[in-house]
Amino acid sequence: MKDQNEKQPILEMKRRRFLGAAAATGAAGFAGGMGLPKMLGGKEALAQSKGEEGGLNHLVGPGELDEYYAFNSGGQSGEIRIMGLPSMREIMRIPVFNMCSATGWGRTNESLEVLNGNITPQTAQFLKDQNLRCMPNGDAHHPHMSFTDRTYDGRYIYINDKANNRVARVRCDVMKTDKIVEIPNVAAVHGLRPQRYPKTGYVFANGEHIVPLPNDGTVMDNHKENFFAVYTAVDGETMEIAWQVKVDGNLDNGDADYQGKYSFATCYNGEQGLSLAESSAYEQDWVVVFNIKRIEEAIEKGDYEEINGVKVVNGRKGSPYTRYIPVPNSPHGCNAAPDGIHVMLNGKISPTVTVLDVRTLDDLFDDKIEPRDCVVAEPQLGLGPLHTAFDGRGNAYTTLFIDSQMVKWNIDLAKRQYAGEDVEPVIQKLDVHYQPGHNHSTMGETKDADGKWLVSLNKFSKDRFLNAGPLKPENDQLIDISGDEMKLVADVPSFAEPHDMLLVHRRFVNPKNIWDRDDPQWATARKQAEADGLDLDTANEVIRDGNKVRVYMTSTAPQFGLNNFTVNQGDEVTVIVSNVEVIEDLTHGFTLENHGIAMEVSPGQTASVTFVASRPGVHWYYCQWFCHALHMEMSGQMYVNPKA
Ligand code: K7E
Ligand code: CUA
Repeated sequence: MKDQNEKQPILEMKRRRFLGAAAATGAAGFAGGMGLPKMLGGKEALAQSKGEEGGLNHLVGPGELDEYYAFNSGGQSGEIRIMGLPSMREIMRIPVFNMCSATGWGRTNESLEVLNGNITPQTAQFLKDQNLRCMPNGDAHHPHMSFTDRTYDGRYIYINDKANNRVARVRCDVMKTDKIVEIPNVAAVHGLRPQRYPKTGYVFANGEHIVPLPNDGTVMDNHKENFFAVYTAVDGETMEIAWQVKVDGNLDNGDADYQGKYSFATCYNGEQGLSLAESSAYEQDWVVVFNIKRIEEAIEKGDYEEINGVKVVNGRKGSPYTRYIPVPNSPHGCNAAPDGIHVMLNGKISPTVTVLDVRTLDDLFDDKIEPRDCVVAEPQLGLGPLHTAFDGRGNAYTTLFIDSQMVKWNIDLAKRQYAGEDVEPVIQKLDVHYQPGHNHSTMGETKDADGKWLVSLNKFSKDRFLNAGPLKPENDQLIDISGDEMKLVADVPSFAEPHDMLLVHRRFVNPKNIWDRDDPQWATARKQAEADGLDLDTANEVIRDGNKVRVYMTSTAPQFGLNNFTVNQGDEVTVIVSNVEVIEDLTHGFTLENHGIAMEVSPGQTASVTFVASRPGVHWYYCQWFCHALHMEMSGQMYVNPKA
């Protein structure tokens, strides 16, 4: 039998040649004088330098900490994963749109309050009809941190759910999702970006697919006239919808400027088609520019229609609130450079990236110039440009999906070439493995872009890892961009299907070790306890209220506050567990056998779950987080008396 994991000889040769070349160019870059020592302080430089080859050291030894947090979108897994960079070690997972067996996300009362707290009446009815407690899946694409004054502020991470039209917020102090809002009037919330200045502020979300407005069955035909994509501004503080803008074409990705005046969305399917052939007929599509101040004024003076309770401004072609700048057909990524001036629109089908200068936009909105006058560069980079990242030193890094390459190019050279000078903006092309989608550089979407690391999120891994069957992982590749040349330093597999990553220096992120006992995440349980005359911190009691039973218990290693409790068959039982430990890392759990119930109860946390006691008999509950030498003994019994 052939060894499935054995390398093909040809690939092996290619790889060796490639590695040789990378080492050589790395050394050349270092000798060129633009390398590491200039960027880092003496001691840090020494510690991080690998010596002969130059560049940064990506190895993080046992007990050492990473310099950056990576927040990786979980794609159709619906979660966010926290990784350390440069080690690329996965540190934690944050359930968001998914259901989680370990933590009980999607099952506990607290998580259901977040998941269902701001859904449309139509979705609430749908869940009821389907016998679902919550939407069981999500397609998480774009995680972005909240900003204050053009850089990360460590408060929140926002992420979209393309599958069920939601935007979620994660609190970075506890790394848990605290709000989710479903966006009406849209289909497939895709591009997502927070406002950078003065702060977040708005979180802008693109509705990708065109649908009837309202989409309730009253209009189903004539899609060229009646179907729309809608752009949404969510208030990042309240997580309520501020306003929406109706546009022409499908909205794909988006970004905001560094001035707080404009935001952008790449738009494909200007044809308003419903099929591939229909939607790629034109030579050109566009980027839609949104004038935030004018839209706010429109809301103020009442120039909107109200659809499903949301104020929708008409931003179709010819509207004073938007401008449509033509770009080659079917653009994809939209990335504002840390220089605060340039916005990149990645060609996807075109081998180009179109560069806008935001300083031209006032004139565009005053009709003093033509839309294409805002374009200051359009370099030819290679096949399939999807997303662009930045190093803060004037260079851009664009993923080439079809060529399977990362291309480094210089923004200034691209502008000079566009102006007619005979210069070449492309600096280097690096093979990646394979078919990259997003890329992200350290602090690269902020004014503090530091140009140290770049991650290429490759959609295909093919032969790069042990063969795990027909479903292959993706390959997130770590690239050192600190020197003149990009250097590939690590391959890291990831499961379905990270689209995008957020790379933030650890100085911006400071989570707690223990929950505050009065955290709002379980305010409902606290209120109920107070109504029952109990203190959550000490209550170990069963409260009967008709056929509703509330079971309060504490957990401290290695014991639950209640060794057993008794209910009757048919009772609606709520178990409320409070972990009153004050020692960090002392997480307990509560798993109730035969009931599909398991919840995380971290130090200081209260978690609760409600179910109908429909199975007479004795059912054990136990702690599923290893917490003590007597962890196995941390258990108890629920007695369910059969109906008389
Ligand atoms: Cu996959 Cu950002 Cu949803 Cu591009 S998007 S690859
Ligand atoms: Cu508590 Cu294990």
